[in-house]
Amino acid sequence: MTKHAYDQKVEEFMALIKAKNPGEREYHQAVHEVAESLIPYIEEHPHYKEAKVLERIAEPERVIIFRVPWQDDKGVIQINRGFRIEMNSAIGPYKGGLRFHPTVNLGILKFLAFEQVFKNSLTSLPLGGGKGGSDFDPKGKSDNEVMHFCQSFMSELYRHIGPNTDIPAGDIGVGGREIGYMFGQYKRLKNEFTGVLTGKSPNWGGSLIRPEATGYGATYIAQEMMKLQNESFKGKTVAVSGSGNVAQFATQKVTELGGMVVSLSDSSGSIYDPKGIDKEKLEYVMYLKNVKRGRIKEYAEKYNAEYMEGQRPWSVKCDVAIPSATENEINQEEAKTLVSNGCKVVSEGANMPCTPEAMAVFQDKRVLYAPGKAANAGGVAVSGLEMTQNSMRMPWTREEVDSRLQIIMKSIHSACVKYGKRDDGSIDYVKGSNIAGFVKVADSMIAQGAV
Ligand code: NDP
Ligand code: 2IT
Repeated sequence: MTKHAYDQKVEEFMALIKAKNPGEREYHQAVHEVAESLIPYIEEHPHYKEAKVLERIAEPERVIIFRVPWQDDKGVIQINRGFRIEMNSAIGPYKGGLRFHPTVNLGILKFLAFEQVFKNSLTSLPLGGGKGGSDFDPKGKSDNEVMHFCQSFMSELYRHIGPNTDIPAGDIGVGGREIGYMFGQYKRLKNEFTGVLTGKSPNWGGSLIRPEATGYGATYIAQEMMKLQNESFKGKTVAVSGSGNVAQFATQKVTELGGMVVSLSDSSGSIYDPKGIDKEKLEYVMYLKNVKRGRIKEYAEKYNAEYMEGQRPWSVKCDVAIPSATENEINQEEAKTLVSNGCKVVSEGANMPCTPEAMAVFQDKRVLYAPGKAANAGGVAVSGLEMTQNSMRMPWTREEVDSRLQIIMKSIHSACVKYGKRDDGSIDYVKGSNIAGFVKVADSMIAQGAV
């Protein structure tokens, strides 16, 4: 079949998706990217086509939408909307994070849940895919308000989840504090101490290395890609975006491996520190973001670095980029700028941070480009290891968890190489991760019948 014929099949499939899911832009984008990789593969393996596996995967098993009323510190009643998308349970219970951010809507959570299905399959652990969250904005709220919101959110969510059914975790706006409040409320309602959430504190069932896992994993994947070219992080300049969980621990691991991180960002702007964000400066970022809950601008003031108000950090000169803030944060122009400034490796700490046009630039220029499904799978992988430890009622050491994380990231890299080799010998990590993630889920769905 010609490329043109495949493109036509992708567009026919997308027309169905768009008609069924109107207005869900990010969902269309995520499905389109996967369909482009999978449709040629499915044409060559017609049993997937006959079983309508792709059509089934693109339809969530269940979507729960609920009201979340809570009282703010002034006694005023606030109403948010809560969601949980239970996307696919073919290979394990639904698993995926919760996002609290004012932009949250059905389409964004469906894109995240869809990606999660493939990502979780890549980890090689028995994890289905899900995602949830709320349009609640934790920014500027007191601890008390965040607690009241989390308790109200869990007062509905608890009846839909469970340690063998659906196990949420953190994402944007949901960290250790929020997981704690939600866990407390779940335990109170169910009178059960179980591993129903991951990202818990190690004092009460959490896994060591879970906070670090996504940023470390994105760095390990970049390292694996570079190894194939006899390269390493030593002496490399690295641009990171975001300054939350993923960005902080990507920065830490890159620095440990001999690279120099020169940028971070938040939703107000970016900082550029050509001298590098060393261990001590990173400790300050962690205090600034996790304790003080301040703005990244304060870093520029403290360390006399450049602050780029309202801008993303992609104009800085770098060898490696690790976007770790949010979706569509690198557009075509920014991708071109990165490439012309010498960037040769992109590892997506965030979910879908590149627009399709930006992705095409990286692919055309043969940048070593690891998409989020592969690159940020370390977070959910260690969530899976947290579930194992909870079931065993036995915690592992940091070393044990980190070594398992490294093994998993290496196996994800190998799976991408297996399914993503181009004719010229280079690796298409997008195609590789989409097909590798798909095969296990699709075969399981077929084995389980038309469900
Ligand atoms: P955090 O809430 O800890 O940090 C998010 C960071 O991104 C903050 O610096 C935030 O800035 C910035 N940001 C968020 N939204 C926007 C926006 N619309 N525009 C610009 N900047 C923005 O979240 P995480 O670090 O956990 O998540 C970052 C990314 O990684 C997300 O794409 C998430 O889905 C993905 N991810 C996270 C995993 C995890 O384990 N936590 C696992 C896999 C992927 P500000 O403070 O101003 O909002
Ligand atoms: O996008 C993601 O993979 C996450 N936010 C982590 C999910 C999890 O269950 O740890």
